[in-house]
Amino acid sequence: VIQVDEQGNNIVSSFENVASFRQSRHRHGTKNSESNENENEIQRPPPPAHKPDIDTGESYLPYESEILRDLSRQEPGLGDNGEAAYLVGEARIRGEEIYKKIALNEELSEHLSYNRTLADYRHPQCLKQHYNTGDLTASIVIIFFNEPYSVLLRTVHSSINTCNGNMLKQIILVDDGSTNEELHDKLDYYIRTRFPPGKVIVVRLKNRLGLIRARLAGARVATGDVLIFLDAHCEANIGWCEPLLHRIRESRTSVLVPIIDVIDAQDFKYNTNGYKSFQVGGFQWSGHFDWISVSEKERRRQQRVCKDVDLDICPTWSPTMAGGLFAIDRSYFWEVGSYDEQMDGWGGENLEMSFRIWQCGGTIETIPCSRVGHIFRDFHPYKFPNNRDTHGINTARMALVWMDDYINIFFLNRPDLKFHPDIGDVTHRVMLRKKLRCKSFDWYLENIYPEKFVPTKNVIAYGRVRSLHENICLDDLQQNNEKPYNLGVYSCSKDISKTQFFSLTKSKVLRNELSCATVQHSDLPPFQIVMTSCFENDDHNEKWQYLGNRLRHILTGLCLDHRGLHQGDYIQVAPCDPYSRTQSWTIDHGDDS
Ligand code: LR7
Ligand code: MN
Repeated sequence: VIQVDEQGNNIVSSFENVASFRQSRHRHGTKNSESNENENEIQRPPPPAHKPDIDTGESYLPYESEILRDLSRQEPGLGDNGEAAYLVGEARIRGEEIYKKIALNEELSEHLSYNRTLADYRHPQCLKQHYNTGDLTASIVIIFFNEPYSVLLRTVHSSINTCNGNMLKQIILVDDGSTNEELHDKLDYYIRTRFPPGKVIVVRLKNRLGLIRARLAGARVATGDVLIFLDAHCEANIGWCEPLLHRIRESRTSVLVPIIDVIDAQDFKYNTNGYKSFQVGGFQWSGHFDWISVSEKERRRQQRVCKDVDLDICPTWSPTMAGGLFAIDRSYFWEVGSYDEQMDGWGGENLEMSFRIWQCGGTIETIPCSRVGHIFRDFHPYKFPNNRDTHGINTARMALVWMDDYINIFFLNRPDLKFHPDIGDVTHRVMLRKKLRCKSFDWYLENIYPEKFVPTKNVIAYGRVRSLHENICLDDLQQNNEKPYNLGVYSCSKDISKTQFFSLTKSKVLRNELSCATVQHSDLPPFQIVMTSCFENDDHNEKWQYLGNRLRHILTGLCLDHRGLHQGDYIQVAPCDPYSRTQSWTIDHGDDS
């Protein structure tokens, strides 16, 4: 099946296969041995809370019977308490098949109740808090593009089950042009018959506009005081709403993130790291989000401001956010520039919003008493519009508006984006920044993320570390996210790029963005170079001297040497030899700070 987007280009959704797979399964009514399809054992769903207002026999009956059938396949108690669940026999095989296609075990999801329970993973102190949310209400906005129907419904049910009372004004589902049939009339019918009128609203976009514009469409129709955004594959945990509304009532410009727990895409186990430890958001200079630990500086700030509550549950400043799950005062959302509407597809909007919030006077905080599970998938089950790197393009737009001169570091990591024709014009966002009188990126780094390493600051040299005589450069061999790892060599890239970007700091540390070069010494050289967490090594293992083109490791007195190595090999240190051609190195740029 081919779908045409707003520019008239064809997009073939990988989900089409899934849709037809599912439909044929339903049409042919394949019996499976695990679910109780015996008439007598069909578990009847509770009667609809509200009778459908229009039940023209034509659309009513087929959907009603399909929904009853769906409910009859759910196994009561399965996956309760957020425990892992398993299928057997043919269902297990179907689960594995669908998992390969969409990185999520949709078959298993269909066997789990929409209302399965989760254990209460909150810090015990949370239960003692008295939250004052006044009469604040929330609108939950859930956007989806071809998400599995049962997973989406579980997101809706779990939100309603846990965000109770008058607090939850409405749930707004935004369909970003899904082609999966089940998400159309059947979903509408389910909502009409299973939820009180007006509680769950569906907004349908004619074409796929991308998640940024889908969120905007949802926010436009929302009427609650607070907007809470969720991905379409979440399960909210007990009591997650109160602490969010309470904090926004206290501080209108605080943008809040729950602790995001990991729901396993294969067995639906709800995983937590225990209630004490959680991470906050950081970023990499390539424009990617990453998770970082809470800094010492932030711990000290919390000690100053959180006198009345246990520090473990104190709102925790976060330099960035992941982007999918957050709460924000609705009027503040619009005041502070909502989103960059020209961002297409997926990606980049989270760092854009993060930098904007901080630079323009707000805060981003993790609220430890609020926990929501999210299904993390190994790959995207959908293609990006026009097969473009929308994450890269959107991130470049962000960088042009918010990063000032630091954009150079971004482009050093992403030379591919420097002259990308699709980045477009950002004038209106620059005007927004002026209008809001936002602070500089320099201010942001210094005050909000001082522990972030800036590869061009306080350095003796930075760039590619190149052999003086051969086309060989130090290279992380794409192991950057693993730690520790062996440093390698590769033929030099045309420009500086992420894997060949190193700095030699004024404190004599040879490093890249995330780790520092140390020598793993044992009996006899040559020894290999291991990239490890910085400043955790005693005895100066991280220190290097750069003299007369030689990179000499101070602790061992050995020199960086690529003798006999080919691209892809691990680099070594060997006894220094002033005549060696394989020990001569040059680094692209000298000090420019
Ligand atoms: O074209 C699209 N239209 C959509 O409506 C593409 C996606 N979507 C929907 C999709 O159905 C889903 O509900 O948008 C939502 C997010 O897409 P995912 O779940 O494929 O994204 P993700 O969880 O891999 O990515 C994270 O980063 C994104 C950057 O654009 C978004 O901000 C996601 O919301 C965000 N998810 C989270 O922050 C959850 C925590 C994960 C982490 C880290
Ligand atoms: Mn997601």
